[in-house]
Amino acid sequence: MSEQNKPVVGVIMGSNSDWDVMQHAVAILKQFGVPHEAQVISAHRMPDEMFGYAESARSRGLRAIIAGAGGAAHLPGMVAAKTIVPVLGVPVPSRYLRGEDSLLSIVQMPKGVPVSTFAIGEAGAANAALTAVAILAATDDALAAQLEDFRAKQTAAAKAMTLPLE
Ligand code: RP5
Repeated sequence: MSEQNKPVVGVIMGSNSDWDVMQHAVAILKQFGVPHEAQVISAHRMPDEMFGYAESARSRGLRAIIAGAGGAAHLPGMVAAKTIVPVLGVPVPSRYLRGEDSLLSIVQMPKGVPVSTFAIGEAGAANAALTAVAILAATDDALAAQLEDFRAKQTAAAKAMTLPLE
């Protein structure tokens, strides 16, 4: 892999059942042309791989890790425990508690090891990726310009909205 295509954002998720939600993070990274990788890493089914991923993240060049998980969602917090790369946590909707369990598991990190936590589901996944883009844009003017343009287009679309009034 050339230096230019080396992933700078890692997208990980506890199961392939999380993909429906997490694909929205990958879509944003693709839209902005951010080199990334995406894979399943389960906190409870693959703990050794999870620690290996976190421990090597910084030296491999990752500048942000987007971690999605559902239920008793340990993945973002445990990854954050093993790396200083910013971890952006996405609560995936769960079968019985609709993701409120995932949200509370991810957001309530004790002081000292932060996980930036996003909304449950698709919006959270997309916003986590937009935040990763913003982190990179702090030292990348071209990416910053792309982000400004993305926001300007949203503003224009909102201003053009009409309502079906008689
Ligand atoms: C978590 O358990 C995953 O993040 C997923 O949201 C949830 C259910 O996983 P599966 O049983 O569908 O593989 O680890």
